[in-house]
Amino acid sequence: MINGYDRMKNWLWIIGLFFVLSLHAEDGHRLWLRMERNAVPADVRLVEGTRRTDILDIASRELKDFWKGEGRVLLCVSKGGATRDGFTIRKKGQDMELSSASDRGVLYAAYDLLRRQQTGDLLSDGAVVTEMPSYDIRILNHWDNPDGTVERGYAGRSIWRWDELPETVSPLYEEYARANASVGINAVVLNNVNAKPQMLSTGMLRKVAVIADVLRPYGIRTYLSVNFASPKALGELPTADPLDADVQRWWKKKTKEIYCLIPDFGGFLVKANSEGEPGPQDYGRTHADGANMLAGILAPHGGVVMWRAFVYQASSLDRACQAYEEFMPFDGQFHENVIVQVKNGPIDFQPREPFSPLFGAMQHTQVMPEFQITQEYLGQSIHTVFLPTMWKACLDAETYRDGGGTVAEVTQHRVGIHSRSAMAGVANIGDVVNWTGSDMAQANWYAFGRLCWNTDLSVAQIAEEFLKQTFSTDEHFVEPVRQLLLRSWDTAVSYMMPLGLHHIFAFGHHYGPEPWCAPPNTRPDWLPKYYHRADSIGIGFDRTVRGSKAVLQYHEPLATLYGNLETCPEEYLLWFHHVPWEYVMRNGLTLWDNLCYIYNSGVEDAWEFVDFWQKARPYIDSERYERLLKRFERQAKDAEWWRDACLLYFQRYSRRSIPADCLPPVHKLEDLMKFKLHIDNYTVADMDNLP
Ligand code: GCW
Repeated sequence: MINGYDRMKNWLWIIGLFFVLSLHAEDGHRLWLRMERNAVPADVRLVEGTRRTDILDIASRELKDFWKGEGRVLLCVSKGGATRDGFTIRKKGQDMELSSASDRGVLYAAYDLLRRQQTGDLLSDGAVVTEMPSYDIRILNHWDNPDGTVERGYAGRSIWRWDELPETVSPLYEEYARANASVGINAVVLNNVNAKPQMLSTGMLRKVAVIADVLRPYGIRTYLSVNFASPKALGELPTADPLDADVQRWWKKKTKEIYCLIPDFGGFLVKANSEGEPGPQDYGRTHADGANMLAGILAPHGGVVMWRAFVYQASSLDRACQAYEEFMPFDGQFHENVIVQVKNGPIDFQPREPFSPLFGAMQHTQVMPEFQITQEYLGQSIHTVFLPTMWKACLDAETYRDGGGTVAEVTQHRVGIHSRSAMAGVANIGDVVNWTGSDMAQANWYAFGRLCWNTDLSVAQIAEEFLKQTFSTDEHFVEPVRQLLLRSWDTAVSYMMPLGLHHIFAFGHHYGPEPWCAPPNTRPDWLPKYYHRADSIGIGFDRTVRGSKAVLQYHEPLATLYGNLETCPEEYLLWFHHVPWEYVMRNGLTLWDNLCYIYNSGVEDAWEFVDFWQKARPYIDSERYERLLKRFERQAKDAEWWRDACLLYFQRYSRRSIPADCLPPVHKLEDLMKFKLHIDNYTVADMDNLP
C-alpha cells in the first residue's frame, strides 16, 4: 500500500525530475543567444538628443533584458559617431556608452556588448572599442521556393510560410531577424535564385512586405531574386527583351509597386542565362544590357542589382573558364548600383577550389563574393565542417591585380561613388527546431555574419565565440572542440577530394561519392569523369597552357605558379594538372601513395572527432550531445565510404596497390557502385541505411 506521504514523495520526485530535465533540455532553438534574462531590468537610457526609433527600442530591450553590468547603459546616435553601421563602445566608470551615427550601429554595439558578456571578454575601465564592418551589405541568400521547399536545404522546409501570410505572422521571423542582427547581417534575399515569376505577383509582394516589416526594426533590408523573364512569364507581355520599351515600363511599374509596399527594399538578385534560367541572351542581349536595365530602374529608389556570374554552357570550353570569358568583356560597363556576385571558386562551391579569377580580373566593376553556408557539397546536415576556414582561404588569397589586393580587399574596395561593397552567403536555415539540421551547422551561420562584419577575425576566435555562447564556456569543452572545428574543413577535403580533385559526387543530390557516375544522355560537364579524368597514365584536369589554359585567367605570378607542376600548391595539383600516378611529390612519395595516405588520414581524423566529441560529454546537455554524436559517427563512416569508393575506383586506372600501412578498405567497390541513396527532399532520410 502506498500511503499519502509516499504518494506525495513520488510526485515531488517526478516534478523535481521534470524540472531538472527541462533545465537541461536544449533543443538548439536558442542558437548562440542563450543569455539568462534579468529579474530586474538593466538601466538603459537614450542620451539627450537621441530620438527613439524601432531599432533603438530593440537595442534597449535586449540590454534591459540581458545586460548584467552594474552601471547605466547610454545609447547615443549622433552625427559625429561611427558611420556605415560602425559603432563605438566606451566604458566610463560603471557606465557603458554605445554610440554610432545610426541606430543600426547602436544595435550592433548592443549585441557586441552582450557577446562580450557571454564569452567573458569584458571591457576594462576607460576602454574604447570602435568597430567598422568590412562590407556594407552583409546578405543571406535563401534558396527558398514559394511552395515551401528549399533548394539544397537540409533543415526542413522554408521558414517563410507563404500560405499563411500575410494574415498569420510566424514568430520565427522575428527570432530569425534577431539572430541575424546579433551577428551583423543586415540584408536577406528571401527566395531562390532559380526564381519563380509568381514571386513578383501582387499577392506575393503583399506577403513579402509583411516579412520586411518584421525584419526592418532589426536593421535588415529585404531583397528578392527575380526571374528575368517575369514580364513574359506572368503573361503580361510577349517578350522580356531588356531593350524593349514595354519591358522596361513593366519593370518600372513593378519596381514602383514594390517600393510602395516596402520603402527600404534592397533590390534584385538575378541568376540569368545559367542552368536553364532565362536571361538577356535569350534576346541576343548581354549580361550588361540586362543588369543595367534593372539597375537604371532601381537607382532612383536606392536599390541595387546583384547579378550572378555563375554561368556555364555545355560547350567545349572548360567550365572553370566560362564565367571569366563571359563577364570580362563587360568590365567597366555595369552601372554603379550593379554588383557582380561571384562564387568563391570558378566551378561550384566544391570542397576546395582556388579562388575565382574574376576577383582579380574585374577591376572596374563592383564584385562581391558568394559563399555557400548550406553544405551541399560538404556532408549536408550530417558532417561537421567549419566553413570560415574555407571562406578565409578565399578572402585572404592575393589576386596580384594592379596595385595588389586580396580577394577581401578588392571586394571591399568601392568602384564608384555610389557603389556598395557586399558579401553573400547561401543560407542553411529551415524550419526544424534547431534551424540548421545539425546543431554544429549553426556555427557556419554565425561565422558568416561575423566574417562579413570583420574579415580580419581569426577562424579560431570565431569558433571560440560560437562555442562559448552556444554550448559552454568551460575550457575543457571549448579547447578540444575548437581544435576539432579548426581541423574540420581540411579533414573533409582529405576524405572527399584531396589534392585538387573536384566534383566527384553522386549525381543530383551530391551526398556521397560516385566518381564512376555516368547516367546516359547527361551533360558531360555534370559528370565526375569530366573533372577527374583518371586514365592509365594519371589523374587530374590539365588547365595549364597545354590544356584548357584556365591558369592564364590569373595574374602573374599565379599563372606561372599554378601552371607549373613543380610549383603548383599541392592542394590544387589535380585542379590544374593531369599528373602521372608515379609522379614523385614533395614528400618523396608518388602521387598514388600520397592520395592513399591523404584519404586515410581523413578517415583517421574523422574517427578522432568522435573521440573528441565523446570527451565533451560532461560539459553539455545530453540532447545536443547525443544528436551530434550520431552525426560524428556517421561522418566517420562516410569518410570510409568516400575513401573506399575513390581509392578502389581510381585503383582500376592506377593499377597500384594501396600501401600496406593504410587501413584496409571496409567496403567492396562493386557494392558501393550498386548502392543508390534514398534522398527525401534533399535530406538523407535514414542515416543507418548508408554504406
Ligand atoms: O551548386 C549549384 C546547385 C544548384 C544551384 C546552383 C546555383 C540554385 O547544385 O542547386 O541552384 O548551384 O548556384 O545557381
